[in-house]
Amino acid sequence: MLYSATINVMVKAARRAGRSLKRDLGEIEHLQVSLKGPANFVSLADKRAEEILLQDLSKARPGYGFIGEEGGMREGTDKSHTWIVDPLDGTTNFLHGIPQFAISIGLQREGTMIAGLIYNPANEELYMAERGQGAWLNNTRLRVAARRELADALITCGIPPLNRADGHARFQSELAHVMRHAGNVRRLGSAALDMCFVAAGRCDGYWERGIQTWDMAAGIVLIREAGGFVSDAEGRSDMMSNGTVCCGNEYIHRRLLDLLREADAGRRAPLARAAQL
Ligand code: 2AM
Ligand code: CA
Repeated sequence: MLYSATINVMVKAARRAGRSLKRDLGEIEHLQVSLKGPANFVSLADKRAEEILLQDLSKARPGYGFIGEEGGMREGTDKSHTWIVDPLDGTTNFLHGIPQFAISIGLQREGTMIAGLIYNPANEELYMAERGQGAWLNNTRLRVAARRELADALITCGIPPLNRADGHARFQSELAHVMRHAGNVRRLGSAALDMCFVAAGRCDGYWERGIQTWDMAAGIVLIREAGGFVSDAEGRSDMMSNGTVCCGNEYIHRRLLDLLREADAGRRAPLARAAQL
């Protein structure tokens, strides 16, 4: 691919933060003996990675705003550009030494995502996309899968934590309904990489509720530039504000939205009947 100056800045920052995460991953197995140790260590690891990203990105683009999972919001003098950064997506995988985690960097201009980079330092897969320039995995151009039938589709999802009671019940009914129709379902543990896998055509669709802007910012550009469709769980474009995502190719995206709607209607119908009795 032709690296623009913006993508170059993002790649350099991600690689430096990636080296830090990889060093920390190597340390994790030594910490498994202490029960509290690994979790505390991981929260230090993602803070260290975010600090590197903040340093490098703000040095290269001094005026841009910055929103990071660990550091919250920093307003810049340039009100139109904002970095949206997750220094470690897939924290639980990282904590367990499972090499499915990533650094995610999105660039937003005037409310629109214009560039995205997702980097898994464990296997050195570097996903990049810039508006109008296509989506890439290292030097390979990406395209969403061509499969049209749900019965052949591999769908990924995210599971809301049990303490979000309503979200969890809704997820269970959605999962049951999707499993009745789709070929297979996976839960891989990193929203950012789930979106990369859809962009790369490895998976056909993905949905999740209750996630944050930094989990999806970069992935949105990747999906679109790979020729895919991305929306919130209702089919609208409010994924960044309502924290839900549904994506896939044109056909699978539409079918997956239908399934989510049907599952929700199915869950509400018995409640409504009970209320009438
Ligand atoms: P994280 O690893 O950065 O927390 C897993 O389905 C996805 O949901 C991951 O991308 C995870 O990102 C994200 N996520 C966001 N908030 C979460 C939460 N409160 N609990 C679990 N996963 C969360
Ligand atoms: Ca995350």
